[in-house]
This record gives sequence, C-alpha cells and structure tokens, in this order.
Amino acid sequence: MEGKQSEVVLTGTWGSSYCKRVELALKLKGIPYEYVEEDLANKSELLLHHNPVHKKVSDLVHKGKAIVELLVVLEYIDDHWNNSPKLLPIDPYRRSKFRFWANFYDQRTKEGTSSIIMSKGEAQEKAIEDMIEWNQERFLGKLPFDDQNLELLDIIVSTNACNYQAFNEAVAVVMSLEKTPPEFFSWVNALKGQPLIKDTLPPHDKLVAKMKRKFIQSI
Ligand SMILES: N[C@@H](CCC(=O)N[C@@H](CS)C(=O)NCC(=O)O)C(=O)O
Repeated sequence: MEGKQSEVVLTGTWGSSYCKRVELALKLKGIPYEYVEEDLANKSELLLHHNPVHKKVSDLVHKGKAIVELLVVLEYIDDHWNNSPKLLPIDPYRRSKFRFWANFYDQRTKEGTSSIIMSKGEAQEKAIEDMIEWNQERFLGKLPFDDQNLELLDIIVSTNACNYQAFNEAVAVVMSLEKTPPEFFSWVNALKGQPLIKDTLPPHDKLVAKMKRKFIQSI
C-alpha cells in the first residue's frame, strides 16, 4: 500500500472487460491514472485492503479512497470529473435506461457465454441462437444511444462484443455477430474502429490463449 502516491489508481488485470471499461472511462475523460496489474491467483494487499467484500478487480482508488463495483465506479468517474464527454445523460429517465441496459447486457452476456461454453452440439447451437436473439431485444427496447459520442453503453458493450472474434476462435464456435441485427453488428464494428477502443482492447492472440485456458478449466 505504501508508495502508491498517484491521485487515481486503477487495479486491474489486462484481460478483464471490467478493467478495460474503467480504463476507457478514464481515458475518455482525460484523467491521468496509475495502472496496477493484479495477480488474481495471488491477490495483493492493496486489492484486499480496498475491496475486502468482493476482493475483485476493477477497483479505483481516488485520493486513497476506494470505489468498487464497475457501475458504481463509472458513475463516480462521471460525477466527480463532471467535464464532457458525459458517460450518462443528465435526464433521470434516460439515466435509468442506461443503467437498466448496462445491467441487462452484462447479465445476459455472462449467462449466454457460459451456456455456450458448457454445451455441445444441438444444445450449443440453441445457446448461440439465444445469445443472438437477445441482442434483438436491445433494439426492441429502443435503447437510446448516441452515434457521435462514446457513452456508458458504448463502454460496456465494446469491451465485450468487440472481442467476438477471439471468443469464436477460443471456443471453436461461430457465435456469429453477423447474424445479430445489422444495427447491432454495425454498432460493434464502429466501436472496434474507434482509436481509443482499439488501443485499449487486449491483444487478440493473448486473449484467445487466456480464454482457451479459462474455458478448459470451466468444462
Ligand atoms: N461485480 C464486480 C465483478 C468484477 C469481477 O468479476 N472481476 C473479476 C475479474 S474480471 C475478478 O476480480 N475475479 C477474481 C475473483 O473472482 O476472485 C464488478 O462489477 O466490479
């Protein structure tokens, strides 16, 4: 804990979409920060001290105080560094929509991904279809998103969906984002092309190797 003098410190792991989200938010806002890579197999004193409840990354330490849980961290960043670009809208109703969809996206992605990994043959095809189908719900829900600026939902979705080729390669399936509604697919590809996102996403080959290790462990 001694020696961490920076005003903003992010503890993370390179392959975690949670950490990439916080990194993206900090970069978008132009906030200087120190990044500390965590070994989750041997958690640091810093992580255990700042996040004693969940003991998970990503946590942000601002002036020695810890802020934990991804969505709480992102809202904190947006509230404290109130400059543009804003990650969340000002209007309470639109804010509630953003929160809803951020949660929805994460829950469904987690469930969908583990169903795909844990199944085989027809069951796996069904899991893939389900995953594709719920992306449509997003559009039925008429999620308001802004084409011009990167906001909360771009951060949430990009750090996950932009890695779809790595996922396909690692699991040896074609989740085929191409089959999702064209709006979703083109949104993800537009996000992939954003220089800030490109620079922040983990390297493809390293990510494939990590995913393969993780998936083999979970089968
Ligand atoms: N609900 C947490 C989830 C964070 C999370 O799952 N972090 C993973 C890395 S992606 C972790 O630290 N895992 C270590 C562990 O479970 O012991 C959040 O929103 O920040």
